[in-house]
Amino acid sequence: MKITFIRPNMADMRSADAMEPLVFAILAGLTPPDVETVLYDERLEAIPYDEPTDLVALTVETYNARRAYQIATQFRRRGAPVVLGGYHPTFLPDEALQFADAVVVGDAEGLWPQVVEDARAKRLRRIYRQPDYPPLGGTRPDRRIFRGKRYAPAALVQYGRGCRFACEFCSIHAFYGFNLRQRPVSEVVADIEASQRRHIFLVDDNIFVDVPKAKELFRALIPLKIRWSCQVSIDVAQDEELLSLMEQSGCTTAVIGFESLDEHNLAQMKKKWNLKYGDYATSVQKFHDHGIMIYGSFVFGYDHDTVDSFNRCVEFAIRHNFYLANFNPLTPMPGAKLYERLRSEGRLIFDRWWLSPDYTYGQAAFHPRGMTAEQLTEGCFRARQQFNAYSSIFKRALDFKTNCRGPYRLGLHLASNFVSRNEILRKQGRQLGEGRPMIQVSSV
Ligand code: B12
Ligand code: SF4
Repeated sequence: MKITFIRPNMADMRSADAMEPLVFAILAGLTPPDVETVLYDERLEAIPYDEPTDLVALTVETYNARRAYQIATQFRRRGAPVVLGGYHPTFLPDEALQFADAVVVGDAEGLWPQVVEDARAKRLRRIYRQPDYPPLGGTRPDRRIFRGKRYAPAALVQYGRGCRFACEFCSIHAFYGFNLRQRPVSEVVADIEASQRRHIFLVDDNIFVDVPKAKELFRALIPLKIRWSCQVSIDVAQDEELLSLMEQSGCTTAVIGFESLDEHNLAQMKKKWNLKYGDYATSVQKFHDHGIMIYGSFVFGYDHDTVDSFNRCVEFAIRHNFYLANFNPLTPMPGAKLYERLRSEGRLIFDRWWLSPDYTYGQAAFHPRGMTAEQLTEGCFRARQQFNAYSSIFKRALDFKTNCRGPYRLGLHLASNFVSRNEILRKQGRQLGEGRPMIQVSSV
């Protein structure tokens, strides 16, 4: 039996910032050894639709759902059965089932071997629903599936899933609720060692969900002498010992959701706790004192944002020498509370923006209150351009505590900023998927 794993892009295009799709190393690790597996990542290569296969398995996020459905349709036309899993099919299984033979809802652990056996026996069920949040221990990602592919030189490793907060717009809270799980630290260490990479991206949604568990991990990382990146809530800055352990264990960069400089917006999105332990400047200083480069994430379109909000944020991010920053239009994601609120307020521009041929990447998908939808789209794009201007990249590079602390960091800063600058221009305004209308193949 042969399984073809597919990582769709947002459209039939290649990207310069592709990272290893960890989910397929996990699925490969859960697949019985007598089954052949192959991965095609559309960010790196074209998809060979005519290559024989017994099962096609796609991971689907909301931004690539339209493209994933188009790919699924191509395979099903050729008689290959298709299974879809991931965030988007978990939130909208009925939509996904219109384009697939089977859908997996929730985590794959504990379910995937059954899907494989059913596909082998040609008796796939329509839906495989994860009854609970399965424990994460015991699963070993098989990274051989990435061999020969030109991914960014960092391994994606996961310690835990879930976040203890409930921001209104967030898909993570919609997916996991308040469930928090970690893998045994010894398995994370073994996974890092087996990856043979010196730079690790810990993809946890928030690496700071539990103080003792975070400390246990950071202490175990110290002897590995790696460099690592993470996503973390800003309140970790209150804990000097944690910051110090992050520094000692090699934490180089941290993605932090600042979201807004306006406390009324933070209250509306249920993120006022961002300011609980001090203002942003104080928290930023604490990260920088420990040499941690900051990748700041901002969102625009909450009710207290106006056309002036963009410049204030860009100026803040440049003044504080952020390593990278994201300026995103607030986007109603399926499953998140924001989507239902905006729909009940009659403010959605598209019923399902992710399927609409008229929606393009970077575009506002709803009517904000403090500006027009067009101003929101343009403001975010302009903010990205200003932050990624050469003058800004070089000004931010000269922070000797962080981005210029040594040749490795300076190289990382410059390479990441140049890739980001190019990708922003390439992605902005792109239609999701291909132009042709969506065709459903109801059965094969
Ligand atoms: C690392 C990461 C990235 C990396 C790229 C990662 C990569 N490999 O290429 C970067 C930084 C580039 C990135 C970019 C973006 N990302 Co991102 N990213 C992540 C992050 C933090 C980790 C991904 C990961 O490795 N997870 C670990 C794996 C194991 O988990 P998983 O994918 O959920 O898989 C499990 C189950 O879902 C299920 N499953 C998943 N797929 C399948 C398929 C089958 C067949 C089966 C059986 C099961 C199954 O089984 C798995 C094991 O249990 C996630 C958050 C998260 N927790 O996943 C966000 C996340 C996926 N990203 C998100 C977004 C929005 C984006 C962007 C669109 C942001 C933007 N505005 O530009 C971009 C563009 C992505 C694109 N399509 O091009 C959202 C997606 C939300 C949604 N509803 O789709 C997430 C959930 C973050 C969030 N906070 O909301 N991202
Ligand atoms: S802190 Fe981040 S991961 Fe946690 S709920 Fe808020 S946006 Fe989601």
